[in-house]
Amino acid sequence: MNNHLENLTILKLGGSVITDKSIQNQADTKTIQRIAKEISRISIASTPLILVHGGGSFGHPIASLYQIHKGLHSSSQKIGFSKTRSAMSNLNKIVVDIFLGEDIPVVSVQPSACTITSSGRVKHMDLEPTRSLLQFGFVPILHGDAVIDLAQGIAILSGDQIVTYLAKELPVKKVIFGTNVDGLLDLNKKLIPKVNNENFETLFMFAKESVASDVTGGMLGKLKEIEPLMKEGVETIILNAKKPGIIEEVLKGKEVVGTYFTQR
Ligand code: IP8
Repeated sequence: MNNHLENLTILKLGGSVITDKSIQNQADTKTIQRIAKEISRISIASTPLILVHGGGSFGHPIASLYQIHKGLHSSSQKIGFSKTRSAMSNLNKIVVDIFLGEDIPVVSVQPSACTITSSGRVKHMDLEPTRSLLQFGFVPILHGDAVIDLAQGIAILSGDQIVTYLAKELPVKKVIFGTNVDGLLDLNKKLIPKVNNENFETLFMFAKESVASDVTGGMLGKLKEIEPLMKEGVETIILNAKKPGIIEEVLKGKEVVGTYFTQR
C-alpha cells in the first residue's frame, strides 16, 4: 500500500442521512448534494476516502418485507432478495450521480458481487478492486447490500459491517459514521462526547435497536461494529451528517460535535 494512503478515511453515510426514511425509495437529494459539495472541497490526494452508504428507505423496507436478513427459508423470498439488491443499486446510482456532479471521482464497488457471508458475517470480500481504486486516486463507494450467505442462503450485509471489515483489512486511520443524531446519547438524551475501552460496555444500554424497518439493528448494531475498531485503535466518530459543514470540518481534521471512540 502506498504512503499516500496514510490518511485513509472511511465515511459511512447512514440511510437516515441520505434518504427520507418515512417515504419508501425517497432519496434526500438535497442532503446528498450538500455533502458532495463539502467533500469536493477536500483534497483526495491528502485525505484518501472510501465512502459507504446505508439502505434507508430503499433497502430496509423491502428486506424487512421478505425477511431477507433471516436467511432463505422459502422460494418466495428470492424475488425479495433480487428486489432488495436492485433497490440498493438504485440508491447507489443516485448518490454516485450527485457526487459525479461535483467532480468527485467516485467508483461503485457492488458488495454483493465481491462478498460472501456466513451467518451474516463477512467470510470473504475481494478487496483488490477497492485497493487498486484507492492507489489510483479514486473514491470507492460501497453500500449495505443483499448478499449470498454460506450458512443461511441469503443475508443482509450492513454498511456498518463493511466499514469494520475494510478498517480491519486496509490501513484505515479514521472512520466517520454520519447519522441523523449528534452521536451516542445517554438516557437523558445528552451527548456522550468521549468513549473508550473503560466506559464502552455500559453504553450498550443507551443504544436501542432502531424502528422496526431497520433490519440491521440501528445504533445498537453500529456499536457492535465499532467495538473492534476502538480496540484496534482506529479513531472512530459518530456525528450528525445532517448538519451543514460538519463533514467538511471533520475531514479537515477539526474537532466537531459527536461521539469520539478512542482506545484510552
Ligand atoms: O443501512 C443495509 O445497510 P445499512 C442495506 O448500512 C440493506 O444497515 C439492503 C437493507
